[in-house]
Amino acid sequence: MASAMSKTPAYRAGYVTLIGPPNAGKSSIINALLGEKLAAVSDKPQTTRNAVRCVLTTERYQIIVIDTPGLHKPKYALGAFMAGEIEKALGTVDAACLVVDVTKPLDDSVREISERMARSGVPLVLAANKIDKLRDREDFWKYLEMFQAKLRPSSVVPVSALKGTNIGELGNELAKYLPEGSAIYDGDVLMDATERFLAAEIIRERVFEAAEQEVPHGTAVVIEEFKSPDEYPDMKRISIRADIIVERPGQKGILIGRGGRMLKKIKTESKRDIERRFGWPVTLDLWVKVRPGWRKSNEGMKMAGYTR
Ligand SMILES: Nc1nc2c(ncn2[C@@H]2O[C@H](COP(=O)(O)OP(=O)(O)OP(=O)(O)O)[C@@H](O)[C@H]2O)c(=O)[nH]1
Ligand SMILES: [Mg+2]
Repeated sequence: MASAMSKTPAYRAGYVTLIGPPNAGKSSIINALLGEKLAAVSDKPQTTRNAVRCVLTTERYQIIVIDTPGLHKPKYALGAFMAGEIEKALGTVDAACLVVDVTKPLDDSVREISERMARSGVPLVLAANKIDKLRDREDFWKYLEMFQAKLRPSSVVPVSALKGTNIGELGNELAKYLPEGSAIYDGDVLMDATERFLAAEIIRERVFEAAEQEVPHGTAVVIEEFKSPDEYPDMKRISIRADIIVERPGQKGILIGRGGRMLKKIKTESKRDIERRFGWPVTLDLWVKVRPGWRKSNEGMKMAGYTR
């Protein structure tokens, strides 16, 4: 209980990286923590490609939460880039938050990463996600015990990013591992990313949700032109020209769709989401272009904007 003698707890600020298998719900947890749709989410694994920094500021702490690509064995230059993004994020953090889907068996990558965290001394908070999918309480306790025994995290927080269950508790738990200190970012900063990057991610998310199977993984979105009222105050709207890059002509056909229907859907949804994000009307000029094997070569990766 607060008394005249009790000291207000010191402000804490620092970095936490989210890490875990593809599709576990890392980006969904970021969006739930921030209460805003910031990171791209889709039902396809390997949606996230870049380590994206989001900033959660409360009265007691500021957590810079780094979203990372799902842990997987890299096949192409793109996969290697994604693995590099995970490494880079892990190098600088005060704690790691391992996100797992409680309905999936634990894979080796999860065990490896938890062992590695234990060796490095970085505290590991386990976010046991998608608890809304568990059928009964017994399942729930069974999973928690299994995670405790196998991964030995510093703490476990069961959550549902989808329903928002226990998300505040997860933030509070992560904050315990941050050093005392003042905020690193201004309180109104939500994300350390450019508007161009955000717009490209919104379009890429729409491609990931619209297209089936392997097609999304061979795509990238390149913003060729981005004009906003910030730069051109007379405009009163955002004007974007963007290319969806694919690896093969067949994929271009799929993304355009019969009578152009698929591309139209991607465009309408992207425009809607970009308008929501930036609060301006949007003109979106969207093209599909073939760049054979772009994600396998350095030049292709550079063209698609995946360079450090
Ligand atoms: N039922 C349920 N689904 C969820 C929950 N959290 C995320 N999802 C769904 O799981 C899928 C993957 O979510 P993402 O947030 O993109 O997962 P991720 O871990 O960031 O995936 P990658 O970036 O591909 O590594 C999406 O279809 C989400 O809607 C949850 O708590 N419950
Ligand atoms: Mg993600």
